[in-house]
Amino acid sequence: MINVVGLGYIGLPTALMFAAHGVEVVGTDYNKELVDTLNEGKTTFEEDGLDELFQEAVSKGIRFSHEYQSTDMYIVAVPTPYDKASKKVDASYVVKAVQNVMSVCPKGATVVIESTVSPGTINKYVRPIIESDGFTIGEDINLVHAPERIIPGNMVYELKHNSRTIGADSLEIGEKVKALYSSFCQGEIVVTDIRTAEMTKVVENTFRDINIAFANELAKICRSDNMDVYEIIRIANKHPRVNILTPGPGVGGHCISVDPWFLVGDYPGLANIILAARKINDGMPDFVLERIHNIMKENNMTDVGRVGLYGLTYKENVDDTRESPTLQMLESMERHLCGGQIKVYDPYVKKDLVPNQYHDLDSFLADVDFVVLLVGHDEIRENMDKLKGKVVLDTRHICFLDGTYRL
Ligand code: SAJ
Repeated sequence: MINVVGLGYIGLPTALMFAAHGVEVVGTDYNKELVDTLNEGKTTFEEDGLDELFQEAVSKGIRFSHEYQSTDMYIVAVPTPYDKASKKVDASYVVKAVQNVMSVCPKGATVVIESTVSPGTINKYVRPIIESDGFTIGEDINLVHAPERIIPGNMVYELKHNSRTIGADSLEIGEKVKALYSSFCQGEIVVTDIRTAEMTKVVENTFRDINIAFANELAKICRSDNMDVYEIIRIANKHPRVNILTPGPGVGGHCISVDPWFLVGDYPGLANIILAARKINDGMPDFVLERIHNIMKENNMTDVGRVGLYGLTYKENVDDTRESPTLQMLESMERHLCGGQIKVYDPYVKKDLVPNQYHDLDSFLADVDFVVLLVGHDEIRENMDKLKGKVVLDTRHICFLDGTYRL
């Protein structure tokens, strides 16, 4: 039996996937409300294919509990934010989860950490917890790092098809855990040591952050000299060895905007491109605000109350608002004492998160003259005609109506 600890964006689909493939699974989360919702037969976030996977896992007997289980395998998938002051990984959720696991864990069990952590975190924080309980790692308890790699929006597919990394102290343990993941994972599973697995995962997200920062910097350069950045990137990418990502209003989410900071925090003075990229991407919400200001001027608009922001989530077709560029823009407006008037709408955000938030596209559009497209949800792509006659700033390159402004 596997006890998956943490039933959020990573833990839940992982637990469901194991269960759907015939592994006995109990999912545990300290959030009782979340566990109750799952036990009522409902998923807790929107994701393509998740509901179907949930039904399959339930039919195969997955259980959810807020209590840790005594079993021979634990998969820890809890958040690892970064500490904003030190820029280092905040391992407190991992530490708490492993402490709780150790309170019920029998000899011979394997503890797999799926949460993304900076290189050295497992040695520094996790090993001592296990050893302080009198266990010898490698003899009494096996410790493994199997960082997740799935992308929100396509998680269920990627869980099955992506390649994975398994970091372990020995090849034997690595192969044992690899066999378990092979129950559903059709991608290549590479076995390596724990530190290499930790570093590789952070490097992957940092690479993407730097590539997006390059695209965003190009957008600023092209804006300053009236060139079309999208056309330039489209043509450049036809080169067989060039693959530039797409500029946007900023990098949000809990991964790409966070993980590079681990390297900046741990390797000050060495992580220079990484730091520059982070600053460029974090500066994009302010760049969009400046664009809004200039476009309003150009169109003789003075009432911020007639401006509407489309999209509150960090990217398209997900309901996750963590580190969202739109929220960063609204915070920045608050700081500049011009918050509270602009209108906001997102079809995926049902709760009221910010002032003047709408829950219906038509009423939102009826109340604004200037629409800023910040997220490319399918909903707006399918309703572009409704923007006709409005001033539009498209930060995602999804609107092709005449007169559309771009980044
Ligand atoms: N973005 C752009 N331009 C692009 C691509 C993305 O501005 O061309 C923005 C998005 O709008 C979003 C942010 O970047 O705000 C991040 O989105 P994303 O889709 O690039 O990535 P995440 O954060 O949803 O998921 C990433 C993935 N990592 C990589 O592709 C290397 C995923 O595979 C990881 O599992 C995930 O981080 C994670 O959990 O670490």
